[in-house]
Amino acid sequence: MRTAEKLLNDLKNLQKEVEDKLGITEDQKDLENIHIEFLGKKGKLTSILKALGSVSGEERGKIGKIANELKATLENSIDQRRGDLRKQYYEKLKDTEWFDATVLPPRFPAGFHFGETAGHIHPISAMQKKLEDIFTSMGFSIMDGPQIETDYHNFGALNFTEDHPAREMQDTFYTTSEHLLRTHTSAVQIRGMRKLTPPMRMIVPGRVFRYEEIDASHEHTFYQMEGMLIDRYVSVSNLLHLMHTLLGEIFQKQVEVRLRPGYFPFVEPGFELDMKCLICGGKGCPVCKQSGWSEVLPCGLVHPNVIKSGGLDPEKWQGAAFGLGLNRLVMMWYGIEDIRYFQNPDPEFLYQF
Ligand code: FA5
Repeated sequence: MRTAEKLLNDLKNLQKEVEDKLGITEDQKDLENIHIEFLGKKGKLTSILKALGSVSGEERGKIGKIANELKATLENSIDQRRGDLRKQYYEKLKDTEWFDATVLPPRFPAGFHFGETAGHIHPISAMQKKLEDIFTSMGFSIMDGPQIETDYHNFGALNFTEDHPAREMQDTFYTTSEHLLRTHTSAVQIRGMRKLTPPMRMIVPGRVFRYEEIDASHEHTFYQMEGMLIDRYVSVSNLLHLMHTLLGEIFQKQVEVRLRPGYFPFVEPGFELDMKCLICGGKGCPVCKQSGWSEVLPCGLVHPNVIKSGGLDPEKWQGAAFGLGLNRLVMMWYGIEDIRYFQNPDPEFLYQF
């Protein structure tokens, strides 16, 4: 069969396969797996599209159009099924789960402290507080910034070129052509340099968002803590000493780390600091993607262009920065084997901490 015919055939088969599966799935998790298997970044539709390169220009355009229409149709069908399953789920809950919204809350006896039994601090908030205590004791200020950011603060001022792949829709939720949900707390670096007079040290804890495919270690909404210090002379050894002190303070023991070169446009040189996975002890598990190491602490020396964007003279000022992944750190701390638990509203999860 000619390649073009084969591709059309593959698309037809794929459509049938998805529709058959949608017809029988009764489970929301299965539905998300179907979405990943067929329409995800590494899904079957993408691999068919990859083969488009081998057909002639005219046929490529035609088949590409059919494939895109099929994608939209299947997204629609999956959405519809998702809605149906959700409706069924809530219908079922109606019979077994209900509450009386008119009941008054219980009165707590004098001397009762919230937190003992009634409510819980979320483990990510607890880790954030712990880190804030460690950093403020080292002279760092705590900064905040907007979650809906300008493209300039999130990318442009941080030395991302116009065509950098991280700007693509795959990674970023844009709200307008100029605004986006910040993809990292590094977006606050420029505001920090402009607000605090150097020499300065700051941390920025906060929520960030990415258009991610979710798995045991990736969320679309997660937490980071940025750290930045600006001084006359800052070296890689200053940075590494800070990182070691930090991990030692958090875990109250020597943790095994490894340093790899890492590329981030806003630092030079840049590093990835990985921690031996405390979930599997380095043997390999879904959280560390069987590597035995978890990426928690990318870092580097601030790029002179970024210092300039912050309104400072790079001839006079140098800097170091790091971006801690809070969810993954908490996973290492408590041995939580799936990042999706953090967004799970089930109180049984929170009661463990
Ligand atoms: C950054 O976001 C850089 N801004 C970090 C940085 C700051 C580098 C300052 C140099 C100097 P990265 O994309 O690797 O880098 O994310 C940082 C950390 O966030 C990761 O190590 C990881 O722990 C966590 N992280 C990244 N993506 C996800 C995700 N989808 N779900 C959960 N955690 C994630």
